[in-house]
Amino acid sequence: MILTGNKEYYKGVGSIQYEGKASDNPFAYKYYNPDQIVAGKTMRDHFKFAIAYWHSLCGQGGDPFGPGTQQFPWDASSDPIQRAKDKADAAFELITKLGFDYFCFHDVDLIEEAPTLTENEKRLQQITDYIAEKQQASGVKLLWGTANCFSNPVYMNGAATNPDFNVVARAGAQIKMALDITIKLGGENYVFWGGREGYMSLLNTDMSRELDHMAQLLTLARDYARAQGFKGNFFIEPKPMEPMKHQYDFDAATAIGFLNKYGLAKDFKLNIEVNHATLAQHTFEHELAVAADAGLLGSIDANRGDNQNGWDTDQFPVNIYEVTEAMLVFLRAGGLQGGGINFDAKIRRNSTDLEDIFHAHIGGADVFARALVAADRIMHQGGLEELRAARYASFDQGEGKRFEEGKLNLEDLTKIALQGSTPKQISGKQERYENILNQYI
Ligand code: XUL
Ligand code: CO
Repeated sequence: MILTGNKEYYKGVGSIQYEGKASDNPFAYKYYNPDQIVAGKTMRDHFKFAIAYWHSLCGQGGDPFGPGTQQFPWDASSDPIQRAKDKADAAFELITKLGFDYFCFHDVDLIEEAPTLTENEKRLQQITDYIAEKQQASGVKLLWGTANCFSNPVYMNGAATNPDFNVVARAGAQIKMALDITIKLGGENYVFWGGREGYMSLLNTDMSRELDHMAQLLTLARDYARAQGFKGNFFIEPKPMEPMKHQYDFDAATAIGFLNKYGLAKDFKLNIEVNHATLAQHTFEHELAVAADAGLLGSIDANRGDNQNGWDTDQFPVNIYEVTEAMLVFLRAGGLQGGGINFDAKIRRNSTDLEDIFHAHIGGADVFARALVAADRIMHQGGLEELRAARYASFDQGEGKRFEEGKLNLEDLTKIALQGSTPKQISGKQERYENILNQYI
């Protein structure tokens, strides 16, 4: 069901339906068929696609070299409350026309930040009353909420990791309010992306103390939310840099080490973003695999980087090979723990028609759908899983098995090596694996 407000913003675009790959309709899904069952679940349930409020409803294409190129019609009113309501109308029209079930937001995406925290809390209550009604009417759910503790200049030296306690307290207040509205809107998860949690120079930074403070604030946030009855997951979203030169949640492995060190791994999982993975010199599937192996694969921020550019371009996914590799990890892990696929991506600065945001999401959803089907076939018909398992067969029995079980010591290994013959050369056969992928895409 399409939900529009007093006026329709995306005129000329109707409800986006699955029409199959033979369709030439640019406003139809070619591969994303919400009700199609893959690996025992509908695509809708596998993905839990979400729109990102900040990129799709707020981002107007500004970059360091010039202002935005879009003027959104929902930004026309001079009254911030009315403007926020109009934006919510546009958001719910977009979500329901796409046939998605979820959205994600930062506090400041919903309504312009007021000059004081007290005034801001009032604004947040007002706009979330309005959004709650729209959720009720449409059935659209909140995948996650978060606090933007990085745009306001007060956070220039960090939020939880600021050397000034007064700023840490302010971040605490803002996070409390963001948790309150996330819980109020039935948020299934809550995200921490540490945009300014890191350093520009180690010369003026006590890293160890800052990390302790970050853990302390996360602990307080968890305890507060649990006391309010929040049952969802908390997600850390790793990113190595940008805006800081070095960010503390550098990558999945770093974030997991942090969560374990501070006893947070029971409540916190990871939200893996494609372009953050590539900025850390990893692949998307590497980061997914690290999170999944630790039992902490919570959610995905879907986008892509650019191979020639070393910054966070946040483009919509188009790379079928990259996403198929990711979907193999996704299926092996049994999917995401509590999260979904949030399109944390923006259209290009010179994509200036209102309808362009539909093309972007249609393309993104189709790439994930295609990749999921391919990955499922690779796992069940391609023979890749068997080939991969066979590489480790020497650990399935005999001394290899005893090694895995921790029953051999270093002298035992020496004895086995001295008695046995020289290991045979066994090919890794990477090209054969790559061909399997290509065959099923
Ligand atoms: C920034 C980024 C954020 C988080 C939420 O690179 O990905 O939008 O997803 O704060
Ligand atoms: Co993100």
